[in-house]
Amino acid sequence: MISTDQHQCVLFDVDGTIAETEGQAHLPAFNLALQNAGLSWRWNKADYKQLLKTTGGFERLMRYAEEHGEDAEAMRDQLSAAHKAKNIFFAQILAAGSVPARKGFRELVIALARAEISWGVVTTTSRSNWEALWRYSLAPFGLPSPSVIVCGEDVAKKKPDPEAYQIALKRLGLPAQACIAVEDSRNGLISAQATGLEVAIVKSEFFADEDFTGAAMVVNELTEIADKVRALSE
Ligand code: XBP
Ligand code: MG
Repeated sequence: MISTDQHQCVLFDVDGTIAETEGQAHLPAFNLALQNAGLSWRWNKADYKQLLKTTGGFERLMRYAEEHGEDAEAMRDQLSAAHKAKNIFFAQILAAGSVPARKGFRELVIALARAEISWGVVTTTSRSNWEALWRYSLAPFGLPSPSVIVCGEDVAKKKPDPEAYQIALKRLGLPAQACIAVEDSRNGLISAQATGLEVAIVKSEFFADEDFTGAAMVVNELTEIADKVRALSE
């Protein structure tokens, strides 16, 4: 599916795609922040799988409040503070060096660089979360820098809205046909497809059973994509 004639950039989602940050960092960080905020809510993996259908950590907290009979609007400031605290805990978890990139990510980016294809980041997570992942889990392993980075603060509407991918193409000055998206969720697939991009899905901890109809390929690990890209420059 990736062609050196046609493609100039591969755009990666972050959470679940580059690293398993949802289960390894966002979820424990949410629970620490909830405790810190004096809230009795605690989320297990089954709760979080449902909650992940809402993109955006703050939006997720508001949805949980609404669904549990709280006046979410009245809690807005408290939840906004809890969300900020969640991202600080997230960075602390990443700083401990315990959230590695997914198997094959580094090899894939290096194989792309050899094939003269750049890479970018298109996520609707907060910029600080991307920066923590880059600083503690990616940059120390000698990766080339991404050519474009679009994060949650850059958009008015989070995925599944196409805005994040539209902004990435505009910044790159490339048409959709020159790029491929790598995503792990149906919301990400919809966002990239609505922008006209071909999409490769890598299955992740929380979204493996979603409907990926329309994806150009569905793989279990990024190593499978890395092998295909390596074959291009052999
Ligand atoms: C991932 C998300 C994010 C993270 C939490 O979005 O849904 O909300 O779970 O991040 P994407 P924040 O698939 O676009 O990467 O708390 O920073 O919102
Ligand atoms: Mg994702």
